[in-house]
Amino acid sequence: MGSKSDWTTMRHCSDTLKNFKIKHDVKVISAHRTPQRLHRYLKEAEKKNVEIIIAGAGGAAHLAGVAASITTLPVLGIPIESKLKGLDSLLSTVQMPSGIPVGTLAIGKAGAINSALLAISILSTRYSDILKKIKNYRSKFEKKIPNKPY
Ligand code: RP5
Repeated sequence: MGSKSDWTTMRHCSDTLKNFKIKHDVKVISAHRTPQRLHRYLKEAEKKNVEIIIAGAGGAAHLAGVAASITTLPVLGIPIESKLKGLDSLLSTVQMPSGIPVGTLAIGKAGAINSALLAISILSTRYSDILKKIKNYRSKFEKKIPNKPY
């Protein structure tokens, strides 16, 4: 994530990954403030066989796009809520010109949770234990939605 201040949102991503027992790193790395850290991290990640990068950033949110330009690993972007309610973050993350893709999720908490679930779905195409877990989660999902609003 681009800043320590993003953790209040990004912890929902981390918690979701933890619930599925998916090993993951949590780092503060900014495209603007720590560009060398970003380069180093992604080069190391490729060597360590990391499979997916999830990048949350707000405002002029270039983290996911710059990360995607450095690595060929799939990059999921989460626009963090900002002074402009996250619209700036959303557009900065989602509007990638053709050639370097970023899979962009919703603004804020929903995007953070869904980024983890999408990463889990991607991993489930490769790992049967993860496939079982996501199938099990989905099978219970509908029951959690109440029939009535009161
Ligand atoms: C972005 O600037 C970060 O991702 C964060 O959402 C935003 C504000 O950062 P702080 O000023 O709170 O460190 O780079």
